[in-house]
Amino acid sequence: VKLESDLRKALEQEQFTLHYQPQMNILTGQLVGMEALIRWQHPELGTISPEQFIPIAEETGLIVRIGEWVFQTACRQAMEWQRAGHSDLSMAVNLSLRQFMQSNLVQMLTDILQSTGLSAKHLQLEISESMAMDANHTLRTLNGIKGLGVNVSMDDFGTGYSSLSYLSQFPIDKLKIDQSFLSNGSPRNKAIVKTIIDMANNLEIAVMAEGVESQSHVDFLKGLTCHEAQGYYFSEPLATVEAEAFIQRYK
Ligand code: G
Ligand code: G
Ligand code: MN
Ligand code: NA
Repeated sequence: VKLESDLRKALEQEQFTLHYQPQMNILTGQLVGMEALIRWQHPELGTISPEQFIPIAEETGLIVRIGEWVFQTACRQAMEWQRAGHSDLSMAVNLSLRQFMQSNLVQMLTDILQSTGLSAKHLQLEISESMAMDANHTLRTLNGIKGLGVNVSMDDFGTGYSSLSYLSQFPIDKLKIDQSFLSNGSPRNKAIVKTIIDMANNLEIAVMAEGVESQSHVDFLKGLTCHEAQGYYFSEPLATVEAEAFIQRYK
């Protein structure tokens, strides 16, 4: 109950920040985007992980306003970085189930793209497989999002229960291979990574490996013609100032 009431005040008291994790094209060595990841700086408890407070925000409905703040902040930041010279940088934003079910999601995205000036093609929405329980709603919402020109990535791919039927039914632009497949690099997991990359290539959709932590991960992925990767090997999620320094190096 304490966390819940604190969470209610967190927005107005400006206790949230976004961290940004670089997303790389490993074939060209270029920085292609940033994933926005929310952090809560609690006045007494210190930094609280989104794994702890996003579920509370979901249950209480606070996620709607928090999510709006995340979109607004991330899109404004992407636009600033583009103006500062990284003209093709994209921004990835995570979407939770309740946000995805919001009837005014497409309107909210429209307004934020308009007010920040970010072009829709530079926004990536990360959704997870658990979101498509209602196939009709999912299809309508995804078509609305795609209609704006915004891209949709499937996050944590391979860990849900309905991966392939999703790909068959929904307009997905990119698969993000869940980090567990690289972090436990057993022969079987390596075969799974290869299979997902082949499948994405066959479907002509993009693919990004998550949880890339070593040069050997990078070499393995290059050998499979996986273009994009994200993980501690390149950078952990960075506060704005550090993210800016990272961008300077890759401009
Ligand atoms: O960065 P970190 O490992 O702490 O993220 C933990 C989890 O929180 C991840 O699953 C990530 O997708 C989720 N998350 C981070 N930021 C946001 C956000 O702004 N909105 C939503 N819905 N989830 C987020
Ligand atoms: O669910 P999602 O993929 O949005 O969550 C991203 C989470 O993964 C963040 O909490 C981020 O801090 C974490 N993360 C990012 N890169 C790595 C990595 O290379 N290894 C591990 N173990 N976690 C990572
Ligand atoms: Mn994500
Ligand atoms: Na993920």
